[in-house]
Amino acid sequence: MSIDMTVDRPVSTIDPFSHGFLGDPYPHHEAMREAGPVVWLEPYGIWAMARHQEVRDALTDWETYCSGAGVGLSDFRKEPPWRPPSIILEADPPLHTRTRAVLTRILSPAAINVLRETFAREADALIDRLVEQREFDGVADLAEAYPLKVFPDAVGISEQGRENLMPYGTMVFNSFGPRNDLFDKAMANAGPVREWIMSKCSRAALAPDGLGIKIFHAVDAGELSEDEAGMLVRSFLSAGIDTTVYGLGNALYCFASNPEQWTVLRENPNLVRGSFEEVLRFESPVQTFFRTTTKPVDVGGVRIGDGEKVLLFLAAANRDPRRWERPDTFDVRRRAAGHMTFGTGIHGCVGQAVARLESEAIFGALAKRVVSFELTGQPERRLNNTLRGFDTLPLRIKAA
Ligand code: OVV
Repeated sequence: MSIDMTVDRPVSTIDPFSHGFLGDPYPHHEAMREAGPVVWLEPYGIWAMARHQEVRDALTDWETYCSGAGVGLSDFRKEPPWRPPSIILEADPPLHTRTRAVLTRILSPAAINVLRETFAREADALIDRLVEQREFDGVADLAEAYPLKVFPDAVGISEQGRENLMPYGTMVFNSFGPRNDLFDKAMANAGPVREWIMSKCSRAALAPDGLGIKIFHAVDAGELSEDEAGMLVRSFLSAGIDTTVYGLGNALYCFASNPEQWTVLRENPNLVRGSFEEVLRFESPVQTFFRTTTKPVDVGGVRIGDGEKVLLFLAAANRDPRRWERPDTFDVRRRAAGHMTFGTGIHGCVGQAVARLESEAIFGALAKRVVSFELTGQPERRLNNTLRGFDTLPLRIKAA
């Protein structure tokens, strides 16, 4: 990548949504971090930030960097969104404050902790089967199978049709990028998938004891309208599956390719929790989100105008040598708190307690039963405009 510094702002011609970039983003992240605090991306006419400090500052300053114009490349003020905007992700205060309060309560660590036994039981049962099987696909048989069981169960939706959940998430996360080949492929079967998702968002479709119906209880308390409650169930089904699938897959890959780190974890099971934070830092399942400026702003001496799109490279912030020692080393003993994978500020991931609970259940179960993982073939990536992860991870495990 070449950076043109002959103008008053660093400029790059890189396409961060090309297959080359998405397949190996790290050299490009480094080039963008070194180019300056903010870089003009010529092909899209947008700004990009890749340093930890600037990404963090932008996420924290929601008044300057808004979400209401969409958190993808598309500016909702200039072109119609592909679906009605999310009333939490793609919203600003005061709407965001009201919707966020409801989900913060329903997804609080204390509220989610009641799921711990169920999540652990399901993880133990799945890992028992895979240990027996010995060889399996880490993506289909584990990283997808587990969230696709425990999360919809927790939300309280029917078993029928759950195969629509991954394709819907794939649509949502590709839609934050440009209308490229990845977007078109994800949207190929959009109609029926969207219809199924929306049919699961009504009060009548939800089990009486799940996370979904709790959103409707906020309607009864006067906090939301019935339609808003349905839209927040849609947010659960949009954000809750693919993110954790890619995160668990990336964790398996990190341990399979750094076997000495798995040994460290096995010898110190108290590292299970912290090691997942390191996975999130090192191989961020969510790579990027956009914001849109609401006024002109100076970033390290570069002037950004009003109404401009800013691409925040969460995954590049996670490996910024200004913030991390040995950023390109996967180290389960590291204090990885402060990574940007869940974002931060008012839009920081509201479901992070669920993601952490899933990973603790799975890697707690694996740490008890598995001495080592071995890749039996070449892992293949599944490219996505926002997410980073695998299509297949052929694994063999050595049982304890
Ligand atoms: C964090 C996130 C990702 C994708 C979709 C949504 C949220 C939503 O609210 O729909």
